[in-house]
Amino acid sequence: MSKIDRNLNAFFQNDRALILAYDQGMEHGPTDFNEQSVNPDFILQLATSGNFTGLIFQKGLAEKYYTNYKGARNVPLIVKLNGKTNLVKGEPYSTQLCSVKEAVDYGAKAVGYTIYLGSEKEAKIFKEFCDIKREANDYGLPTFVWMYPRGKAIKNDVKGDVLAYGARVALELGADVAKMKYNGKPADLQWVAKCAGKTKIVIAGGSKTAPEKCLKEAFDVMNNGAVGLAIGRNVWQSDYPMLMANALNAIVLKNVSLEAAVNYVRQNIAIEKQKKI
Ligand code: FBP
Repeated sequence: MSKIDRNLNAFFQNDRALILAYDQGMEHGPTDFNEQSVNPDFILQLATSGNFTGLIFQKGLAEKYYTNYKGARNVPLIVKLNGKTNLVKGEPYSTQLCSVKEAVDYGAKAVGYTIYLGSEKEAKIFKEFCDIKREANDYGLPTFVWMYPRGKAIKNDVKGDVLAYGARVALELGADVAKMKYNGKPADLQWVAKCAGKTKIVIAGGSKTAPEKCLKEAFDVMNNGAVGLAIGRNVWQSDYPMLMANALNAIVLKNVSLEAAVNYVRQNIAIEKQKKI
């Protein structure tokens, strides 16, 4: 088995992955956080005790928190190599901020990169990713792409054929995993997964929604071609992050029924609320 495959396997349990995304401080700003989730150590605690199979940090958090946190190495790290704020308008382009070598030094087992498919800057983005992939191959690191169709040419970023195009481009570029959005249509996701071939599809969580809705989406995507989730806000913005982590674990990694996971969350939220009275 190649070093890339060994490192990639570290993110999977029974061929399924549940990855905690925490690059929103760069992408959206602290508006996403509360008193608890603003602290990267809280996220590390959640990632380790919530049995996530991976964690996404930008370089700064990787250097200042992941490398020092006891037990962090039990949760393999993806360092996001590029990033941008949402203050910048116009055609999207997220520049590379971290090299593959730096990511390796911070303990990364994979590197991540956002591709804005359809952006006027697409050619530059593709070249940057291909350079990164070459370097990642040399270090034996797999590549995760955030495949986000965006820019003025993209009228609907979650249209089935747009998503399928993104999945195919991820394969054509040789990404190991593509992190994509789900449009709520199982047949579209099945086609996306076919178009992705040997590139694995994980689904992004999106903005915070009701626990039941989040769990249903997790169940649906796991049964229609995705191999996992890379999710953030629906876990660490929840009033009950560990309950959400446990319920997602059950669905994504243990193939538990949707009903059982929803009941678990409902019952335990009721218990927690009772304790507060
Ligand atoms: P969430 O589960 O919180 O949506 O995180 C997934 C993610 O891809 C993050 O990794 C990234 O910061 C963010 O969504 C990008 O969101 P946007 O769609 O606003 O660019």
